[in-house]
Order: sequence, then C-alpha cells, then structure tokens
Amino acid sequence: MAGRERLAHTGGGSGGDYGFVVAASRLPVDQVEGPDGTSEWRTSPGGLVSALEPVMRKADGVWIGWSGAAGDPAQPFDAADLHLVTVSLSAEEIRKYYEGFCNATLWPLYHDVIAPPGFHRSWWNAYVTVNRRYAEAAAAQAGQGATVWVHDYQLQLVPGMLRELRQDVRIGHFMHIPFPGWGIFAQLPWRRQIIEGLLGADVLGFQRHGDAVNFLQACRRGAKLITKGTLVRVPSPSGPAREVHVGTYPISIDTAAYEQLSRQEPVRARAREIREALGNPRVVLLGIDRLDYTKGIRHRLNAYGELLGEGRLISPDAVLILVASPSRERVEHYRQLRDEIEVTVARINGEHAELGSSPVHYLHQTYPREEMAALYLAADVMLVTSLRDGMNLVAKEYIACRGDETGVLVLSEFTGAADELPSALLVNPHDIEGLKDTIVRATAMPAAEARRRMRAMRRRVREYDVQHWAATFLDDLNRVPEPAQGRLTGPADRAG
Ligand code: GDG
Repeated sequence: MAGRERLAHTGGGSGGDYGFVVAASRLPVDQVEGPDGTSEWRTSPGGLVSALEPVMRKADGVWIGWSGAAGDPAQPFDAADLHLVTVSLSAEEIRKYYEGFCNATLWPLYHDVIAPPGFHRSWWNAYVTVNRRYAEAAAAQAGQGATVWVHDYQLQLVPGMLRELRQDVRIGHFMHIPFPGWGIFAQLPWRRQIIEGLLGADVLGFQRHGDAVNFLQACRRGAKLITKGTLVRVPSPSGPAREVHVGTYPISIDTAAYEQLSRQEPVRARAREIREALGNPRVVLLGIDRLDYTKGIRHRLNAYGELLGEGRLISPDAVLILVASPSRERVEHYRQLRDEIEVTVARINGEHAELGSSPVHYLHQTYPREEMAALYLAADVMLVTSLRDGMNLVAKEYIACRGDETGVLVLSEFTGAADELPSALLVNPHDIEGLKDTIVRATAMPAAEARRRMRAMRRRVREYDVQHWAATFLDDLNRVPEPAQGRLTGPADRAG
C-alpha cells in the first residue's frame, strides 16, 4: 500500500495526513505464529474489521488500537494491508483501565448491573489517562478536516479530548453495547464526564432506539442539557453552540461472506461430520458465546437440564453443543462464572449421559471461522439467551449460514437483534418455564413454519448487512457541515 496516494491529504495544520481514522480498543490484527516459527499479522475475525476494511482501503485510512499485550511500543506499522498505530498500555494500565474500569465497572453497569460494578478512583484515573493517549494518537494521525470514527465503551472520553485538540475534524462515536437507563447510569460517579466526553462527537450511534433514548435522557438529567428530537445542544465557551446528532444504527455482519463460507464443500462436509460424531441425533441445539455473564449461559443450561429431567427432551435424541470462548479470564466474575457453568454441565451430563453419549458437549475453546460456520450448519436450533446484549452477531451469523432456509432461532428479547428479527422465537431468558416451552417448540417446529420464519430473517440480514451499517453511519457523519464553522441542524433523524 506504500506509495498509494492518500485521498484526503490536504496537508497543513497540526496532525498527520490521514483522511479517515478509526480508534478502537483493539487493533484489527493478531500476530499468528506459522509452522516454521515465524510470525505474521492477520486480520482478526470479526464484523467490525470486515465492515471497516473496505472503507479503510478506499480512504487509505489508519486504525488506532492496542495490540492486547503489555508494553508494546507505540509505533505506526503496516500489516495485512492496513495502516496501524499501536497505543501501548502498561501492565498496571491493563489491570486498572482494561480489566478494571472497562470490564469490571462499565461492562456490568451498562448491562443492567447483572454483576455488581466496582467503582474505584484509581481505575477511573487510568481510564482518563488511556483515553487521552488514544485522543492524542488520533489527533496526530488525522489530516486537516479528517473523519475520525471512535468505537465503544472503552473510549467514551476520546471524542471530547480530541475535539479540544482538533476543532477541524469530524468525529463519530459508535457504542457497541447497550446504554443503560438513567436509574442505573446515575450510579456512575463520573457520569457527567462520560456524557461530556461522548458529546465531543458530531454523531453518536447506538444499537437500539432505546439506547439512544437513554443517552438523551442522561444528557438532560446528568448534564442539564437541552435536547430536541435526536439533537443535543452543547454550549461552547468559545463560539456558537454545537448540536450533536444521536442516532440508531444497528450493527450487522458481512452476510455475503458467511453465505459464501457456508456453501463451501469442506465446511458442509465438516457439518455432516459434526452430526455424525454426535451420533446423528434427531435435534442438535447450539449455543456460541464469549464466556460472559451477560449471555445467559446458565439460564440456557438450567432450562435444558430441566427439560431432560422432565423427559420433554431425551438424550441422545437431543444434544446441546455449548461453545463458550475464553474471555476476560483475569476478571474475577468471569472466573466464577466459568466454574459455575462447568459444574452445571458436569451435573447435567452426570445425570443424563449414557456411556458413549452426553447431552451437553461443552467446548471452552476458540475456533476458526470455518469451524464456526460448520457448527451453524450442523445445528437445528440456535439458542441465544442473553440477559442483555447490544446486538448479538451470533444470531445473525446463524441466519446467514442457513441458505436452505431450515433451522430455528430462539432469541432473547434483550438483544438488539430482537428488534430486527421478530420472526425468531423470542424469549425472556429469566422466565425459565417460558424458555423451556420455547425450546421444546423449536425442536418440534413444522418445516413449513421454520422455513417461513427463516426466510423473513434472511431477507433482513441480507439487506441490512455490516456494509450498510458502516455506510449509513458515515453518510450521516459526512453530512455534518465543516466542524470548525459550527452548525445549527443535524443529519436526518434515524432514531425515530
Ligand atoms: C459486542 C456486544 C455486539 C465467538 N466465538 C468465536 C468467534 N466468536 C465471534 C462470533 C461473533 C463475535 O465473536 C461475538 O459477537 P457478539 O455480537 O455475539 O457478542 P460480543 O462479543 O459481546 O460483542 C454485542 C457486538 O459487540 C458488535 O457490536 O453485537 O452485543 O456485546 O462474530 O462469531 N469467532 C471465532 N471463533 C470463536 O471461537 N472465529
């Protein structure tokens, strides 16, 4: 890519010369070691990378993020055909900022306090320090009038900090997780700083309409600001008031890529092999999540265990594959959850397995995308039982892989995906009897009904894919008039 002309190089002023800058907690690449011991960078699997890759290439943009390891030197480098800038974190910052404020304060708070959040001033101080580092890196890379897209709960102060450093850039922020109601958000001792940090952006994007509404309420109640429709009026000490647009942009997946993957013969052969390895049961149920307390894995297991106990599902006629990918293993709540899940799996298998067959196949592993697609293809029923989930991409990936329009999706009402997929079997995972009835209904659904539902869901996921998501957000952001001039009107209202 070196030598290619940068599209938005306008030169002059402070900063770098990139016209498009992404700032996200993590870099979009992983270092992979080959069989010969040499290592190379590969793009990480995931929707955000596939969504932004085409935009990054077109605009010849740069991605700012952390490598995931302590103490990496902050240096720009090119890998997997992308321009990357590493933000380095010390071991102490990883503990206080990443494991602490991000994953043990904000994550539980924003997911309806399913686990109790910890409020520690030293964690907050680390959050401020690290956010400033990202903001400075973005300011250093952005060319005059550049577009900067900041992602997620780890970087909520970056828009405000960047706005102070650079008045000439357009700033967008997208929140991948829910934004809580005021009654919960108000617990955060630093709520005003978070609101003001986010309001440094021109466009703030949320997954669901309800999240955007919650944020607008936080602006009114937590920062005493005036909102009008989807606009927040932000007074400026040194010029005209700014207006920030708050919108709803449900994220999605690279649907075409999943469809293509699921059509490949080796992937289809692997799906058949999986079913055979399970003893060709009548019904294969599947759950795939990061091992996280927001995903309702215990609720799912409890419902399944009770159904086996009551004889409404019978092993080996029914088999549950439970993939729980390792996640945040140094955070205490995650360690406890893993123990609880493993005890429950062992209990269910202990009570209902026969020699040679188990009702639950539990896999605490991470798989390549091909294996994920094979699992989606092998499953008759997909169980998504999150207690709270910004969107849930797994549900959409399952749908994308079901090219023959078979398969049933059981989907928690508390996911963003539920707003878009009313043809799924929607459940309240807290209602264990309702969850059990829905699982039984899914395993016995007539083929014609399953097809009708799957067809409707596939239409939605095909039309509203991740490219559509990125384009919609960036269109709104690029419609913002030159930031330095201030503005009176926002882009079209999408939150309604
Ligand atoms: C956050 C929000 C929102 C999982 N195991 C493996 C693997 N995965 C991939 C899945 C999927 C992704 O990870 C998980 O995405 P989700 O959306 O389900 O959940 P979070 O990780 O919590 O994501 C969420 C999302 O951000 C996007 O805005 O939807 O609400 O919480 O893509 O396929 N991928 C591979 N191997 C695994 O073992 N390759």
